[in-house]
Amino acid sequence: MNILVTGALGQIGSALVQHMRGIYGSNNIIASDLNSDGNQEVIHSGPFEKIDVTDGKKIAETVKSYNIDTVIHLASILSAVGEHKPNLAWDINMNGLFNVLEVARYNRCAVFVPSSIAAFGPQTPKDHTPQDTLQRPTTMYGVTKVSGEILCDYYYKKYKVDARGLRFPGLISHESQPGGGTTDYAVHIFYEALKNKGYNCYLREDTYMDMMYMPDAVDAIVKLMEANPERLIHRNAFNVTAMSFNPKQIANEIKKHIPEFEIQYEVDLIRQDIADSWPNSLDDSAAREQWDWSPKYDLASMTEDMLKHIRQKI
Ligand code: VAH
Repeated sequence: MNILVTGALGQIGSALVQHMRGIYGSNNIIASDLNSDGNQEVIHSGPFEKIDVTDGKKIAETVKSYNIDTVIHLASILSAVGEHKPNLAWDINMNGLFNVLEVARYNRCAVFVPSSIAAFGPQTPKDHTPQDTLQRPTTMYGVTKVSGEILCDYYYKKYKVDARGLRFPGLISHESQPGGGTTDYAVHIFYEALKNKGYNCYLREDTYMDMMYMPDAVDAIVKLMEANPERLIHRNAFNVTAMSFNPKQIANEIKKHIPEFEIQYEVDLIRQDIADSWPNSLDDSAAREQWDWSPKYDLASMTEDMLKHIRQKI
């Protein structure tokens, strides 16, 4: 296995690169990002390349020079930044993906591309959102995610590119800070709880969203990419989730560990609108049936592990 990870210094990449280097060997995982001022552990624990994913030539050169057989394409502008900079989001998320798929087509690489619950919109059934259902997202990020899903399936059907994807919920992790998403509150709240015993939340207390702890997310990526292709009825992209909670519930879980913790609310209308357009809970039965998806962390165990790791960091 020679795997290239784009966006390797981002929230998923920072955890996934270390996880994959542990499984496949450090020199088999080539980390890449736009610049090298991110997670230094990722940069120094194996090969690192500076790649701007809008530069298809650089992607092709890197794939050839490292004899890459799989591209994990994580470089992306997330939902909140995407609403402030929709043109940039389209350019990075769509032209970057197109470049990766073209390189994969000519170099016979498999490709993983994360989609998101953001690929659904306000008319999608909100509870136990089906694997196959209406997708009319109302954010630029969501438009690029559903377009990306369809483009990946096209490359599979037309060119037999082994493209696979996951519709991730909000991801919670301690390896690196999230970069401009709507679910970022579920990470910031831990740092604020430990530093200031308080958190000012930008979403209403009853805003339900699907969430997942990063160890389950990186396991899901490896499990999907190693799955027997004959079992895959779906490819881009599988619903996966581990829990569904609102700010009030995660605050109450943190209070079990930090009794004096208090949450306040100062709603950011842009991010509230985005969150309100997304599902409350996903049906992930297709992933369970087709490649044995089964998450390990729930709200209680994730909270305990996050507080333990962040206490060590700060
Ligand atoms: C975001 N963390 O908030 C990402 C994710 C489901 C949310 O796609 O934009």
